[in-house]
Amino acid sequence: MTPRSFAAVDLGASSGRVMVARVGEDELTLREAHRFPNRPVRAGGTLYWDVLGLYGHVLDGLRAADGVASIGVDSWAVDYGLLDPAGTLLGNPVHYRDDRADGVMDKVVAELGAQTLYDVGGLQFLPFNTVYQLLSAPVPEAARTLLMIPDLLAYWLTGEAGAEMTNASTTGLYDVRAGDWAYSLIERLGLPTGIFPPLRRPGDVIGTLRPDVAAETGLPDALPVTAVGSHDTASAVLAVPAEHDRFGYVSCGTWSLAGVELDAPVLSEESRVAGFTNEVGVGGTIRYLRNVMGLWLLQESLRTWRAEASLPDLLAAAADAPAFAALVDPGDQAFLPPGDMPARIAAYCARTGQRPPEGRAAVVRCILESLALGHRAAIRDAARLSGKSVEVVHIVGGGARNALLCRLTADACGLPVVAGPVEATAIGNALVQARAHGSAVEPRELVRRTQDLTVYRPRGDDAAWDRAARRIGLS
Ligand code: ADP
Ligand code: LRH
Repeated sequence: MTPRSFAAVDLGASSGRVMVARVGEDELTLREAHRFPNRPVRAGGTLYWDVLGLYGHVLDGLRAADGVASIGVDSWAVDYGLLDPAGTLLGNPVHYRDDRADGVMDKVVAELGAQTLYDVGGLQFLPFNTVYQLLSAPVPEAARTLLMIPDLLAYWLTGEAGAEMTNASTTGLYDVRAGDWAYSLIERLGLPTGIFPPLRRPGDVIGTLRPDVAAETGLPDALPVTAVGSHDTASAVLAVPAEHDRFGYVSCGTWSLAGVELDAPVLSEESRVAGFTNEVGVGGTIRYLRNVMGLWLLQESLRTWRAEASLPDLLAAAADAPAFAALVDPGDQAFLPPGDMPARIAAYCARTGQRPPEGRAAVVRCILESLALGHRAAIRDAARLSGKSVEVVHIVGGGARNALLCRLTADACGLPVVAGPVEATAIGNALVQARAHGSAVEPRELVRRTQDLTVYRPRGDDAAWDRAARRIGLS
């Protein structure tokens, strides 16, 4: 097959990009058409995504993506917009770190029972899951269609409304066994059943560009927009360059999504209590994983210090800082909202009888060791609860550039870590498009053959890591 190019629109919580991926039998190259920061905006006390600003950047990126055979869109999960009968967006999508749904999850769980909910959606109980956001206030009378963020952008590009299933599976309103919206749960919760649009699979063609979008971007109006694993983590996991199926993964960016890939969900009570999610993957797989707080801890510390530019220096200093001085449980929900992260880390340490880290390097060391322990616990628990054996851990996403975190994760897990690709999400997005448009490439094999990967081997000292894990109550 002659190589072809595909535009992968990938919106992460910290930045967005439009990448042009050239895909051939032995070729996979990426060109960054446009990269832009994703800055949430607080207005009137509510934290929003700047969704029109992001869409404007997507159009800018597409303008620099001429020659592509198709476009695919992915983004973070759980958030949504509501359309009125005319297809107009009702209100600005709210950020999952806003506090509007605080307390809703506990009420729903008290009413319906945790296992009833888990048995349908199979999701880790996170306060911002779509279901709790939707129940935080009455759904506006005028709402006719709920669109998850990537589906909203695809709607603006094509005029076609639908719900791509990997991201639908993050709502808590999707029946992970039936592979459909969980209509009886939706009814029981008193939510309008009619707002959930038809489901799409990765690889389905959504439509072609609206004429005004074609005119604005200079792209042909017959250009297809193709459904991909529109949940960014689904696209990232597809691009894990695994050689065999005995692997664990950490999709590591703002969040660390750490777990294994399965053929079927694990919906046991033990799995629920252990905080595991069963999200739908590309090709009908199950991403059995735990949300670990991820590099958010570091991003938010850098923002507090106004030190974003000094990340490389801080990482170098953290590599020389004393080991296991202070540790936090990276799953602690106190770290979820925006705000002074070093202060919350210090408060956690004080609460747990540890001396708070002194100085920035010590804080960064604390964050990275704690994350490595979070990765270890998630991978080990996922393997134990699913029966899957794990011989290697793949780290993909921006975190693959953090050599110290990769090394600590290898040491903590006692397993080799293969780091890369950094742009796994955009790659997974593009490879679904390539396959939908006639390519026979095997995604993981192509990524393995073409991308730069770094291997970190564990350096022993399992006993020290075991002791460290026990200090924060992790396995
Ligand atoms: P998201 O998709 O959630 O926005 P990314 O996968 O883009 O996240 O990863 C962003 C993270 O990658 C940053 O928070 C940062 O910690 C890490 N990162 C980016 N560049 C570097 C770098 N040069 N060295 C170390 N870490 C990096
Ligand atoms: C990562 C991610 C993750 C979700 C979170 C809200 O970007 O999609 O998989 O849990 O955002």
